Amino acid sequence: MKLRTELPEIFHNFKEARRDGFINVKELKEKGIPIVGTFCTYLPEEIILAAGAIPISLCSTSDETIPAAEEDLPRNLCPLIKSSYGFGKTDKCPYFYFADLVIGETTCDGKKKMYEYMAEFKPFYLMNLPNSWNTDASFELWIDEMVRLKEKLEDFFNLEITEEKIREAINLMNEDRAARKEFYSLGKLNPPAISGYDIFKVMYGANYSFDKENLIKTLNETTKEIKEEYDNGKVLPKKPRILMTGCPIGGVTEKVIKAVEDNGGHIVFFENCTISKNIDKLNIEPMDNVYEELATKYSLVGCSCMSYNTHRFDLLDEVIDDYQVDGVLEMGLQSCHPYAIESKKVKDFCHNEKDIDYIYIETDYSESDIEQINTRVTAFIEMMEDW
Ligand code: BJ8
Repeated sequence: MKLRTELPEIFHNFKEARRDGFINVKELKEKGIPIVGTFCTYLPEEIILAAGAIPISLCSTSDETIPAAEEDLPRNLCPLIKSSYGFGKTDKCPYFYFADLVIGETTCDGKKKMYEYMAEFKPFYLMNLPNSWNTDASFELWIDEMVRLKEKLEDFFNLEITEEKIREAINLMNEDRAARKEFYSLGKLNPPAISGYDIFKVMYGANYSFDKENLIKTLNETTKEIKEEYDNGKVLPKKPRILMTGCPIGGVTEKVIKAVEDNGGHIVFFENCTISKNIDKLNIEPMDNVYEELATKYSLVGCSCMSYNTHRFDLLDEVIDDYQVDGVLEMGLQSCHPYAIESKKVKDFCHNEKDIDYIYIETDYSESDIEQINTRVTAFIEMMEDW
């Protein structure tokens, strides 16, 4: 066996994908292709694709636009919400700028109230998510919301979305999810094949590769190449295996990934919306009714805005075993009540059901807490036993 020292060239393309995406989105606009901006993984990309539009996840991970947001929003609000709003308000997110329509959703209170202001300066549509999946009525509402979104897009873009087009988009998204899952499942390898940070970068970059067919092909080739190199002995050193969970991650909060991997740990799985929440369990058996199928799929996203959020724990239960996880690190964004409150359940689950260590790291979009995070994460990794 020899230690891996460098990555295949393709990784660099993924790392630059978000920046390159700015140019690509401009070209898409010039070709007359509609752009739909989104903020949440509950939004059914399939319906947007079936409209011939490109769904794009909007900028929300930098503190650059927070001062502008704080002119309108309270300071003690989650940084992701302030950043999203600030990017829209200042037109500093090219994706927001080029989006014909932005779609929000009724998840946490902060986001849904912020959307009311965003709708004042951008064509905006709100999807109603139920607060739980406990009743048939909540699920019926979610199916109706799929139909209502389809009708909104037909009306807004003046086109027809047939069920055949939705079925095609479902098939494409299933392939997309399968390719992404296959790639991040490299995290199961022990000793590791690549770092968690590299898995994150590829997955993050994949969100800004708008040619899905090409993305699927590239991801599959990359996974194959890494596996072949692994079989030929290219590995990383064994270290405590950490699962990262919690709020979405990206931009400044990558500091938490680095804190783990620079201080003796290795991230093997990301249970969050940036990487796996809308992928891991969403490829379900086809149903006759495409709207029911989509509603079922997206109800499987394990977000802590839901009461009760059983899908999150189903996923954690499975991946903690499959990825041979030694400890769980939860990243919560400041003032995010849903994830902060649910963190006790995650901690109890790790300690009582899985018998592994757990740490909660609360942070924001500044760099002022990097030293403190490094110190806590180092102590967490050192205290981990039996890995
Ligand atoms: S499905 S995680 S993308 S809502 S961090 S804004 S919850 S206060 S981002 Fe999310 Fe959809 Fe859920 Fe995923 Fe509110 Fe918390 Fe801020 Fe959050």
